[in-house]
Amino acid sequence: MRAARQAGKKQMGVATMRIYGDSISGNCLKVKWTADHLGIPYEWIETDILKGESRTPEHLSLNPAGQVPAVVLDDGRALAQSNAIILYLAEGSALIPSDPFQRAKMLEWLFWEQYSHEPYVAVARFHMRYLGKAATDLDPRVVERGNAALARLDAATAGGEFLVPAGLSLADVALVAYTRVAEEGSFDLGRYPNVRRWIARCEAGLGIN
Ligand SMILES: N[C@@H](CCC(=O)N[C@@H](CS)C(=O)NCC(=O)O)C(=O)O
Repeated sequence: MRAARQAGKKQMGVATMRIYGDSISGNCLKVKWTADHLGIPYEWIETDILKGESRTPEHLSLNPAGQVPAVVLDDGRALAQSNAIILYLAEGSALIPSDPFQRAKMLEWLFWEQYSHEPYVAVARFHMRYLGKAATDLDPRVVERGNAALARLDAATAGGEFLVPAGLSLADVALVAYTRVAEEGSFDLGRYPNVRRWIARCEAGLGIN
C-alpha cells in the first residue's frame, strides 16, 4: 500500500477518519466528494486494487469483501460499501432529504445504481481503463445495459435540477461518479444531453471538475 497522503482537512494530533480508496474508482470518489463537501476531515490511503492491496490480510480485516472503498472512522470502527459509507457520513446533512418520501426516492436511486447502473457503466470502464481492453472486446450485454441505464438517467434529468426534487443529494453523488466518466467505458454521452447538463450541475454543486 502506498504511503498515506493527507487530503481533506486533517487535524494534527487528532484521530481522523481513514479512507482506503483507489483514486480513479468512482465508488471511492463518492466517499471523498461527500467528505469534502461536508468538510469532514480524513486521511486518504491510496490502495491499488490491481496490485491486490484490497486483498491483504490487513485490508480484509477492515472489509472482508476485499474491496475499496473502506473507511476506518475516527473511533476505530470500520465500514465498507460506498453507498453505506456516504449515508453514514451525510447523516443529518442536506445531502439526505429530511422529507421521508424524498429520502426514500434517494434510496431508490442508490439501490438502482448498485444493481442496474454500476455493474454495466463502471464495469465497461474497468475493462477498458484498468485492463486495457478495446471497446470492441466489451461484452455487448454490458454495453446494452449501460446504455439502458444512461437512457433512464437522461429521462429522469430532463426536467428537474437534481435526481430528487429537494436538491443535490446522495443520489446525485452516487450516480454521477461513474456517469461522468462513462465515455472511458465506450459510452457516448452525446446521446444523453440531459445527462450531460446534470453532470455539470452535480460537478458545480460538489465543487469537482
Ligand atoms: N458495491 C461496492 C463495490 C466496490 C468495488 O467494486 N470496489 C472495487 C473498486 S471500484 C474493488 O475494490 N475491486 C477490487 C477487488 O474486488 O479485488 C461498493 O459500492 O463499495
